[in-house]
Amino acid sequence: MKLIKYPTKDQWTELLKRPALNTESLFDTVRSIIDKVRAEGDKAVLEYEATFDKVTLSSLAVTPEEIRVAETLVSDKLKAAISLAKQNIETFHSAQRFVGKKVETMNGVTCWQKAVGIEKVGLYIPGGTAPLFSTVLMLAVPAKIAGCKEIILCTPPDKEGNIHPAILFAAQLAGVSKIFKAGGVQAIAAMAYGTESVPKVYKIFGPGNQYVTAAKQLVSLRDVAIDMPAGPSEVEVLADASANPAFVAADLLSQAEHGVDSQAMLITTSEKLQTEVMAEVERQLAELPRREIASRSLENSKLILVRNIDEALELTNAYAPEHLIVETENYMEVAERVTNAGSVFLGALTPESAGDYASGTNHTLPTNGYAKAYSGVSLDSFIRKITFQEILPEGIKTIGPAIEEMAANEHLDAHKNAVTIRLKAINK
Ligand code: HSO
Ligand code: ZN
Repeated sequence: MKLIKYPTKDQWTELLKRPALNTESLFDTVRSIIDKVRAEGDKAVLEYEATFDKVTLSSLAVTPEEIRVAETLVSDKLKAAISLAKQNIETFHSAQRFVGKKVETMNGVTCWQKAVGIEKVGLYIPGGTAPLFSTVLMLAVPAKIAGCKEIILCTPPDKEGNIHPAILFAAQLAGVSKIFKAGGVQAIAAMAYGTESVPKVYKIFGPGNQYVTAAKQLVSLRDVAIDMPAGPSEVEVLADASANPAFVAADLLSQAEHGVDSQAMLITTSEKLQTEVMAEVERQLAELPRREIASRSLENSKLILVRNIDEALELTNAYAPEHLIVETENYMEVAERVTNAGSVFLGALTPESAGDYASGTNHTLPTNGYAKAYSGVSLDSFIRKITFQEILPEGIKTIGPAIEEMAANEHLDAHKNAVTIRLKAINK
């Protein structure tokens, strides 16, 4: 971790840089995998599963029997925890339901919007060292509430061809329609173009490594929508002298353990806290099973001391963190002034882990500064709002002449005629 004291403004850009990702070189590899899956379907996916996931599969689809067995392997305690989380995610996302009201913009001219779920969505759950069954809930629960008809899930199996039972349990609980054993680029390509067994979807969601991210970007250029550009996970803690150094250290480490390229930052107005957090991180790190990963990620981490809360906020809004934890005395006032962040956690008793798992908010969030322009996944991510309008005789009479005038001046006479012909008909 780097200790930085009172940086000047011209140092900010360098300070706030995310660990560099070299994506250029992998696009060619990713493109060739996508093309092969597109051309050869299941056969190519099965081959890539053998190459990359080191597993020999006879088919991609998870069977009902496998789901039944998985359910027996998840403890009652974990089932109860997953069910509690699911309930809160459902409650929070249900409250986001959009009800379009009919608006009469002029007498006889009525316009409205209606939310319609995206019919087919694909959820990607990465493999790797942590079985992210929480992400299954974060994506499948809102998809279900939105009314998506087909919810496909792809996740890589282990070398024996099995998927982590908690992933299967969560998927079943949340109402996923079909689960496939496929990971990486081949899974993204299968969902983007469809294969004999994997249905083609209209939008792909979910986190992944650099290859998965590159694949999502490539398929989204033409063929399918994606949730958002994703990068390594990050957290910033904004704290003053009132913060508990052990809590702050625990929050930084909970981010750092995600992966070697994760980023954890502290921006503080207290020099004492800065020193104490540094020592606390070392102490807690030594106890962590994932300390290898966390300590490598901490190499990218910075503990930054600034002069006052105003400066802390300015730096925070410039960084636009995916997760922001505010541990200051007057955290509500500070929160009011946050303009760029994915998800904000307020007060000493609100760790990021709460939002990662069970409070109800979504944990699929914009990273890499995208919080300046993007929201995290929400119910909106799974719907489209279709606009409708209805014009009655008094309406076309009122707005018709304005449309004719505008169309004529854009030199689009057919547009003008579409109105003129109607005005004539109703004036007969
Ligand atoms: N912090 C991650 C989500 C997660 N954490 C899943 C634990 N499991 C990205 O927001
Ligand atoms: Zn997390």
